[in-house]
Amino acid sequence: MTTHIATPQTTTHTPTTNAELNAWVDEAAHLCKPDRIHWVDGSEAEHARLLEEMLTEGTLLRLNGHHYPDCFLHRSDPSDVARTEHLTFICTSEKDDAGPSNNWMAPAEAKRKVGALFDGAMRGRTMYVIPYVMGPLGSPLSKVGVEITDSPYVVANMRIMTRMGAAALKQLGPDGTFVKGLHSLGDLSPERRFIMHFPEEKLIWSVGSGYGGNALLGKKCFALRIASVQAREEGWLAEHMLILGLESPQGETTYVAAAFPSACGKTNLAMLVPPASQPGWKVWTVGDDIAWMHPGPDGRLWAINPEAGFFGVAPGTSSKTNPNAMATLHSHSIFTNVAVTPDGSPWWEGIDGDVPATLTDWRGREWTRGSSEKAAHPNSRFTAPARQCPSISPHWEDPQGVPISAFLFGGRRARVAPLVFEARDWAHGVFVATAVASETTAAQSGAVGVVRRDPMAMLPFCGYNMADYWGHWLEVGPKLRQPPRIFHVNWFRQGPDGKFLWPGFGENLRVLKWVVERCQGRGGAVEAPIGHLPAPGAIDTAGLSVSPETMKELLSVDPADWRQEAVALGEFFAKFGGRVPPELERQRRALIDRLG
Ligand code: TSX
Ligand code: MN
Repeated sequence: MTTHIATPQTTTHTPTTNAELNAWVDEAAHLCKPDRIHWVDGSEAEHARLLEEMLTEGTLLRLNGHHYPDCFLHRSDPSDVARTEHLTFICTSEKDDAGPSNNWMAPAEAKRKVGALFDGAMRGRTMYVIPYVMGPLGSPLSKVGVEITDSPYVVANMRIMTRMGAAALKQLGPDGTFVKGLHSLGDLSPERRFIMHFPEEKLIWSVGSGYGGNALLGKKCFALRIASVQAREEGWLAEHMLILGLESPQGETTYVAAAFPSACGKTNLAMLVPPASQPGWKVWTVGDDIAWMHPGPDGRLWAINPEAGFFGVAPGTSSKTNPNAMATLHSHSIFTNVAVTPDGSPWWEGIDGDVPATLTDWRGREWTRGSSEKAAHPNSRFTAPARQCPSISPHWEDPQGVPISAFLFGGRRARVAPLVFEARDWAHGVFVATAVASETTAAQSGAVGVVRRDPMAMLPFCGYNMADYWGHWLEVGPKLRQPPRIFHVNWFRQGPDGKFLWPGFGENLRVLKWVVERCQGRGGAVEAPIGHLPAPGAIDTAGLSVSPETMKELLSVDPADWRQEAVALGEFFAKFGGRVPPELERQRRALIDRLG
């Protein structure tokens, strides 16, 4: 029998005089009972020490240092490979404040139930305290968060995805407020996994998962679910949007923010490379996932990217689909659940080159070409610093943000939705955004081709009742002297033969050009029951093998399809009971009337 000698609690002395933070760290330590507390400072020396520890433990594996310098692989538990929406809760005092699209638990019950899982969860482990800033350092639009975690993998990812450590404590100051996030790996059992949000006290509790969106609390939990609540309270917008700048050959840059559900290629659009047929045009990347947008003194809407890195889906990423992402992830990046080639390079389905004869798959097992199983997990990821992106905007860290001229909303629709149309005005645009829907792909679980409604691409990410969220959207527009114009796009329309009608990818620049022309009061449009469609010839198709007949098909609107769409939307609205703003129901009826 071995005698158990308790490890003395060695506590690195607190580096802050922020009393609220010190009290909360004490409280968390009392609950989780770690062996050690480590205040993360974000230094190189600290990073090197953490890497060493993770390499020794096998939490990280070093990848080929010649082809992928300072890149590492992490394999998560096979039962912990994606966000778990059914285990994600909004804990408001009133159930109706969470709304029918969120799971709800009463705050007291959540604290009791999940508190029990945190009790002693960090015994034998180190508790890391990560102060971090969402948004550019020093920006008045940025916000501070602190994540307490027992996962060094989380620390390494937060180092890429946020501005963390001493700089964040400096921004917090002695009296600053912050969003609290407590995270523990727990035992990684899905039965004891909970991702809890307490919007009324700006608190997140996540236990039982080490995976991205469940564990990197700055991203979906803070920057979307909690921030959406703060945005409504404070009069701004926290959205699931990429931000790009489109520079014309004349050197004028127009900023566009775009919301798409997953599997629509948001990261690819954010990093679009214009085709050779479009000389002088350039796309600048500001962000690929989240936009925080505030009305500015000039009456325009100004956007920052709260993140400092990309947490992108690896499969399908190649120098054909996204050369800028490939260049970004070639160094100082963490790969999660990808496969590995015999020379130690990361590999996934769709990456450049021939499929190697043998690989190590995402679970660390031998894999041979022709296997029926995927070598990389379909939701495998890269975590890469945004500053390494060749198309990163020179303004991506501007403290005041960039002015947004247009919003794009879109989904993956084989039929019904045309390539692009513009909403009549703000209120109509908000209605169009609530109607966003996407067809499921093989990358998701469940049946393929089923239409899922995903208003504003925010269904899994809105921290309060979505009907109230739509009301907030309706209120923001009229407060702007120059509100962004609102567009709906669909890169995924198919012909009767099931073939994609639009080439997509870099050629989407042609659609962006029309969007910019509309923002400048140019760009031909024709009236349709659903909004303004590009006039024949208004989308530049020069040098493209898309015939005028195909363009006509891409821009066609079938009244019967849209009547059905309006009915489906009415059924969706009905789930929100009396809380849906009357304006949206008015818009829906007006659409039905126009369809005749
Ligand atoms: O990301 C995509 N975008 C946006 C790019 C800026 N994808 C990838 C799927 C989502 C992860 C697309 N897939 C896009 C698109 O615009 N369009 C399509 C559909 C498509 C797929 C393959 C072809 C064409 C269209 N290939 C050929 O025609 C050869
Ligand atoms: Mn996202």
